[in-house]
Amino acid sequence: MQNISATVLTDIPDSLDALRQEILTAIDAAQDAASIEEIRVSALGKKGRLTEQMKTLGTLPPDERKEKGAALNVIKDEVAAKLAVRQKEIAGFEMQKRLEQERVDVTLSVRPQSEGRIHPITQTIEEIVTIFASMGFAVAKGPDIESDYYNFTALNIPPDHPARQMQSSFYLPEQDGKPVVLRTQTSPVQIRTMQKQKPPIRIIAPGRTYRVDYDMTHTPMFHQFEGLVLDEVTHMGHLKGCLLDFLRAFFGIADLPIRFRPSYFPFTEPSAEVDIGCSRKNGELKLGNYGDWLEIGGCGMVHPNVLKHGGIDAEQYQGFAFGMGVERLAMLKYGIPDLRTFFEADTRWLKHYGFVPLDIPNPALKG
Ligand code: 2NL
Repeated sequence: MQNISATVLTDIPDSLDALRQEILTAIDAAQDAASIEEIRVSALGKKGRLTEQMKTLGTLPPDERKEKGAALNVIKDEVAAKLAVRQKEIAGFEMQKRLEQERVDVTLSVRPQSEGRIHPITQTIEEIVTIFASMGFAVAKGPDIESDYYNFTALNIPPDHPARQMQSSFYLPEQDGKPVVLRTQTSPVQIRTMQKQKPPIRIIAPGRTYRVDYDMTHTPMFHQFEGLVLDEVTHMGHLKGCLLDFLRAFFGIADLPIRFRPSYFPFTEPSAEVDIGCSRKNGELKLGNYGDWLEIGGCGMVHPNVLKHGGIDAEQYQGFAFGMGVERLAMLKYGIPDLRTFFEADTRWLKHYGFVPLDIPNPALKG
């Protein structure tokens, strides 16, 4: 193997030396792997310029062939060696460039904490829905704007009932000559479900409700959820067990007691008010089995007249319904003292009482 020395190179004829110089200059100028490869192919490839020169050797007289062949071999070796060196250099600084570009600051937090918060009402509704879903309930939704029929008449609320009065319900302009209200409870959703679906029915209907009321403990818009279970056999005992399971899961208190007090609603018979156990020692409210009681909602067996409005045979089917306030549950569970702050849209309040997205809704429900 010949050395690429000055003496050898002087043997290269001018015509080949021009080609050699051209290729070497191109190699020097190449800045990336693709250009290097391009130069290699154009010089040493099947149809490369040096390869083409080799092919012409056969047409030359023996002396010239030997001389040119030797020169071409020297050039080929030189070009190949230079390509290899330049390729290595380029690979080196391309890696350097990648390392610069793809640099990560490992001291940055993995996922920046978002500023947004889930409103406690949204969070609480999600928790309620999760528990009832695990008990086999489906979620039903309906419009906030209701006909007087769905909001009152279908619920067995008589025409002269105080709830119907202008002072307590938000009446909107009549539609097709019929009174229209902002729903005062979510019961219309259940009536609509009964009309669409035959028993067995097992739904909860959470959502916004509206009443003309504004003081320390009332806001004109608030949230409720109502439940409805209808089949051929469900009775008051199932109702009590259902609410007991829900309330214990929701508050995460395994021995939370509940009690039913006889009550009256036009849409249930019999009707009961639901209390949960608490203590009020030193003016501090604590939930649990402490002997004192706190009202948390209402319930009862669905009134036959309501079943009839829902298109359900009251001779064949029966079941229970219940209703609770979402704000009240949220205040008790999360220690939020003032109802009105829920709707002030104060971002500092939301930062304090709100929930970070992706948080596990209720640790008590894990596992
Ligand atoms: C309460 C009491 C209650 C209902 C709501 C209901 C719905 C239908 C039929 C019968 Cl479609 N009842 N809902 C029943 C009893 C009580 O709510 O204190 N809510 C906050």
